[in-house]
Formats: sequence, structure tokens, C-alpha cells
Amino acid sequence: MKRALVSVSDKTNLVEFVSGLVDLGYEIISTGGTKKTLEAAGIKTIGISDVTGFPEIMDGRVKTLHPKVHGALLCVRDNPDHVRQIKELGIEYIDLVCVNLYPFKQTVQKPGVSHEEIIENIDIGGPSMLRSASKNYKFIPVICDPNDYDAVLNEIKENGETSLKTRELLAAKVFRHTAQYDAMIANYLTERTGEKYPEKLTLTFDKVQELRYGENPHQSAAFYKGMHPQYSLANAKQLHGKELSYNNIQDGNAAIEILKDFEGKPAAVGLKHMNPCGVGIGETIEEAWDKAYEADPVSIFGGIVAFNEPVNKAVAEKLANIFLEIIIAPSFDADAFDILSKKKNIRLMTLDTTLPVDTTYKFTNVNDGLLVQDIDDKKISEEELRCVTNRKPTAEEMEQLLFAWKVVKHVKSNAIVLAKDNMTIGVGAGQMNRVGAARIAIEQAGEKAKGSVMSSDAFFPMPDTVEEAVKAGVTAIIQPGGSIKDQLSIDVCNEHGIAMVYTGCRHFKH
Ligand code: 93A
Repeated sequence: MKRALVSVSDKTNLVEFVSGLVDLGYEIISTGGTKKTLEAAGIKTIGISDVTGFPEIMDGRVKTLHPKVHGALLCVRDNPDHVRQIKELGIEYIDLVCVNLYPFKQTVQKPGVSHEEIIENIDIGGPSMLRSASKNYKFIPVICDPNDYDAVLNEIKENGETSLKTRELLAAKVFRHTAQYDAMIANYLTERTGEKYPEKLTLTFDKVQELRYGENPHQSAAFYKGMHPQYSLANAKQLHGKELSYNNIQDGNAAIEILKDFEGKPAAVGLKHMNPCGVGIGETIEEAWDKAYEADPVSIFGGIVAFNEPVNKAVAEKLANIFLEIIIAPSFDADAFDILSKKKNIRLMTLDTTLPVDTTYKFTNVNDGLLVQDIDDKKISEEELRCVTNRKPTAEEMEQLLFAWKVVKHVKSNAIVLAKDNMTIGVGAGQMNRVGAARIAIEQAGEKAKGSVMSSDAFFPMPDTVEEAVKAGVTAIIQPGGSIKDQLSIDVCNEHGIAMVYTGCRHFKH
């Protein structure tokens, strides 16, 4: 008679699976809690202690860690010496293993959970069985995911056993599973000890979905989420529209990143190709949207829009007139949803954009490597700014300078932003020289540049950007300062009555 060892914390579909095994002629061995669940459903099982000849000890810390178990799991069945030892030692084969682990991740995420409880939820015996049996996948199928129960049962039903290919797939899954499990434990303890850049990085990601294609149709792609998905697009709910694409996810992420810097006031962000094309704040969400739209009514076509307040009917009516890829908001009023969902393809997504950000690192990939840094969450207040010109900014200019500074942080370097009336009027992004970015921003602002303010993500290496600002009618500038030629830029400002403040920090974004 074949024997299956079943020891699971997640009891989803357990009874159905084990009943199926029993119907196929398997004898079931199980551990304490699993045994209870199965017996309550009328399935008889052999207790693990009857196999090991040893009680479950130390509150279950040692239940299955025994040669009677691991000998059975690791025995190479076509090795006569192994088979001889099995017989001599009275070890009986185990032909199938079904194990899932103590809920470590769920325990860590429980509010108010104690360290002791977390430690108790580090499974030792479970991964050991999974690993032993998976090493021996040539002979033993190992199931660690309830989603695989049906397929395994069906295969045994049809062919009397699983195929080697299936067992190999299952074993690979097990090692991914235990590797991720250990990584989560490592990360928990590393965070506690406060070690910042440990000698090994143990990142864990779960697949959200496979994507139709990557950045271009000839590239395949998938979306994975980390373990802190609170403020993440992976955590957003899609209420309507086509499946998200690779570029949608990148752009959507960039859009919600910007909103983080505009808490407290209704804000709207229009975004294209990872750069904001319009950002507006207002007394109402409608006013914020009007500004974000008027900032650049051309670029927003086919863009992504994100709000930090619910979308109402008035805003929806305006949005419905534009071709947009995605709208992200904390919620949509019912009538707003009705209006927008008439468009078949537009993706409507809800995400609480007011949630605190709980990621601490930013990762950038380079060939076969990762660059890891703190996220750029630097915020600056008026008091921290240093005025370097004869004229100080007026109160209105100061408000606009701070607004423009918040936006320029999210524009790819070299970045220049012009702003006026709490809206961007010109965005120069991703240029190889700073004055080039300024020219783009100024050209886009057109007549509106008169009386606007300018922000620059990094210092002016030459006075040429300020000269362009003068020509355009900019009245105040915010920039980090720190170039050896700073004085030249200051001189141009003073000559033309422009106020300039230094932040003392830069916001490169590459
Ligand atoms: O405490 S353990 O690390 N030591 C063990 O010997 C052991 N054997 C099975 N954890 C162990 N397990 C785990 O118990 C399994 O991985 C499974 O998650 C759980 C099932 O326990 P029960 O059947 O009592 O609910």
C-alpha cells in the first residue's frame, strides 16, 4: 500500500485532496493538527508518532524531524545499498508528501504581533520534509501548494502515478517556495538588527500577473510584487478596462509617486512616459484637474491620470473627453464611474493614495546587478531655503517655488519645471544639458512663462539657463546651488530683479 505524508498549516482543500488519495488507495500519515482536521471529516490517518516511535515534543517543535521520516524521504530507491539500509532499520517508504508551512509571512503582518510569536512561526520540520522529498523527486511527488492538488490527483488517477516531469516541476516549485520562506525570515531578522546593506540581498517577489508583452511587443514580461505592497500599483483595484500593460505599470507607479508629495490638498497628476506632463493643486479636485490638464493639453493624450481625492461627476465629464490610458484615484463616485466606464478600454483603478509609503529602498537594475538606495523622500520647507539674490521671493512666488520644487523631483534629469498658479506650465525632461531642458519648458509655457517661477533639479553649471529664464519673463528660481560658477547665475538674477533661492539638495532622477 502506498503511503502519503500530510502535514499542513493551510488546510484549504485538504479534506478533498486527502479523500482523493484515500480513494486511490493511499494510507495517510499526518501530524497533530492535520490529523484532527482529517479525522473530523471522517478520514482515518496514522499519527506521525506511530511512524517515528517518538512523541511530538517541545510544543510540536520536533514532530517529523526523525530518520524514520527523512530516511524514507531521502532513500534512493534504485540504490541497493539504500534499500538494504531501509529494510535493516525498519524504515517504510513514503510515496507522496503534502506539506505547507507555518504562516510566517501572515504572522509578521499581524498587527501588534510579538517577536516570540513570529519566531514560533519559523517552520523547521516542514521545509526539511519538503527539501528532502524534493531532492528525491525522481521517486516522490511533493506538493506544497493547494492549487496543485487537483492536477496531481488527476494525474495519479489517470496514470497510476505522477510523471517524472511533473515531479520535477513540483520540486522546483518547492525550492522556490522554501527559498522565499527563508528569505522572508532573513529579511525580518535583518530589519530587526538594522543591518543596512547586508553581504547578501534576499529579495522576495510574488507574481501578480504575466503581461501580454514588455516595453515592446517583441519582449515578454511579468509583474511581480514585493512584500510591502501597501502603496503599490499591485495593491490597486482595477474596476474597469483592459488589462494593464508593462508601460502602464511603470507610468502608473510614477504618477502615484508624485501624489505622495502633495498630501493635504486636492492634487491631480497627468503623466506620460514616466514624466509628469501636468500637475495641479486646487481647492477642489476639479480645479486641480483643470490645472493639470491646461498645463499641457497636448501631451496628456494617451496619458495616465492620478488623483489623491475621489473622482466626482464634474471631473469625470471632463476626463471622458480625452483619450486616457488609466485613471487612478482613491475612489470614483457612482455617477463618475458610470460616465467613465462607458469607454471600453480605459483602465479605472482605485488605490488609497493617502497611505503612508512603507518601502524604504529603491532598486535600479544594471546588467546582472542591482543598485540599491534609499527612496528619495527628502522634503524641504521654506525655512530651509537660502535666498542668494538681492530680491527675496514674494509670498506668492515662494508658494510657487515650493510647488515647482516638488514637481521637478519627479521629472527625469536634466529637469526644469516652470510653474504658476499651482500648476506646471512647462516641463523640460530628460535632456543631456540643462539649458536644453529649460528651453523645452519655456517653449511649452509660451506666453504663460511671463511671471512664472522656475525649478531645476540640480545646479546651473553656467549662467545660460538663467539667461533663458530672463528672456522668458520668469521672476523667481529655485535650485540646489553649489556650482563653482554660481556667482555668474546670481549676477544675472540681480541684474534683472529675479529672486533665487537655494535648496542645498538636489533631486537627480535618471
Ligand atoms: O515545528 S516544526 O518546525 N517541527 C516539525 O518537526 C514539524 N513537522 C511538521 N514544524 C513542523 N511541521 C509543520 O507543522 C508543517 O510544515 C505544517 O505547517 C505544520 C502542520 O502541523 P499540524 O498538523 O499540527 O497542524
